[in-house]
Amino acid sequence: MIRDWEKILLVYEQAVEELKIKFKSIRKEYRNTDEYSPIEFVTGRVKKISSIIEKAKKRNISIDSIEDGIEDIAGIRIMCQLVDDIHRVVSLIRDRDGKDLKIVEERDYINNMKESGYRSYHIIIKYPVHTAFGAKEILAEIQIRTLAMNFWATIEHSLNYKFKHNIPKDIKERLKTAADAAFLLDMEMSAIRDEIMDAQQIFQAKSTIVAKILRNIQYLYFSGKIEEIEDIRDRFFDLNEEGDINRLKEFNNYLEKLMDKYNIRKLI
Ligand code: 0O2
Ligand code: 0O2
Repeated sequence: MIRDWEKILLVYEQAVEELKIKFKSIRKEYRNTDEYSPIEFVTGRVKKISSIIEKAKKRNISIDSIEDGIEDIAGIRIMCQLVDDIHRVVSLIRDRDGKDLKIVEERDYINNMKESGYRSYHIIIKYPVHTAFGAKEILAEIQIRTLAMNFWATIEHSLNYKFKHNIPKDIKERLKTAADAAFLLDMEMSAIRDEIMDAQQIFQAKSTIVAKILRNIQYLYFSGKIEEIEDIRDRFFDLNEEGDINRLKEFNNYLEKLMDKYNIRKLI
């Protein structure tokens, strides 16, 4: 049977365009609310006819059943900054399962790295496309990866193309070493982010306790009941300079006790 490729691929093109818009919108929504987006950028493509035919031949799939046999004719790639973001994107997709798409299979090449060194999270979906001639459900592959995984896969893919899938053994080994380096890069960037988040939390906690101390000193001062108010103020300056959050908390407890002792809360 002679197949009208242009007509077949039109549906896949529509699916890729729609899915790209959907994932780019998620990124836009996060950015509009000044929130960190787990999606860095999104790309998509429809597989070239020559690659479809080549894959079908390799897999013994008849040309009549490529729509069921080849899952990545429509391909979406979602790039994330960090490994944790991949899991957030996967949950976003799982939340949509049974709504605008159906999950067929998940392939975790992050915990199960491929022999080549390839890492990514793949989700195969069924996606309904509504055309002028009716509705059609197609298969699509969503690849979710970090920028480091993408960097490695892009170069490895082009080398595979250059060497027609016969990469020399020594280069294969160097690619494995490069994959290990990409893995370490992902780990290190995640660790750095965690440290920044911790530092931000400590900073936030310190700001809150300092604000409480300043408010309490103000109440004590206006009550006119505390003679040593200047000593209290100087002690605060010293503790603030020192920056130890536990000592600041202890000091605030002391101020609160003073306020109870002189019944200052009732005056507030
Ligand atoms: P923006 O706001 O500039 O990011 P398209 O039809 O052009 O929307 P297509 O055909 O998939 O999408 O294009 P392509 O060239 O594959 O890239 C899609 C988007 O990813 C483009 O942005 C690129 O700028 C962006 N992109 C590609 N590579 C990188 C990269 O290494 N880093 C970053 N940060 N972005 C990259 P948009 O969609 O035009 O919009
Ligand atoms: P493209 O468009 O050239 O990227 P198989 O291809 O048989 O090994 P399968 O079962 O079709 O794998 O599905 P899999 O492994 O879930 O996904 C295949 C796609 O994942 C590939 O598509 C690549 O995009 C990507 N991929 C898988 N393994 C590797 C790898 O070792 N290196 C790189 N760079 N990419 C990989 P295609 O068919 O190659 O098409």
